[in-house]
Amino acid sequence: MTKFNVPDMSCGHCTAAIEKEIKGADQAANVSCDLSDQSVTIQSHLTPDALLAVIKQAGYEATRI
Ligand SMILES: [Cu+2]
Repeated sequence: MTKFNVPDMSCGHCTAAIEKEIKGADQAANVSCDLSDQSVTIQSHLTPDALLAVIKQAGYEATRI
């Protein structure tokens, strides 16, 4: 399980965009976005670096926490 901070994630549209992008890269991924602390927790076979790239691809800067 990998957790990221995504500071620009501010509403349901953001979380949906991030979830969609991650599911597109790994259909079996488990994604949990928390707007209260702007974190995204992901269970996936993808590496943390690959997940970072996918979040970036969705248009968001992220850091691993
Ligand atoms: Cu939004």
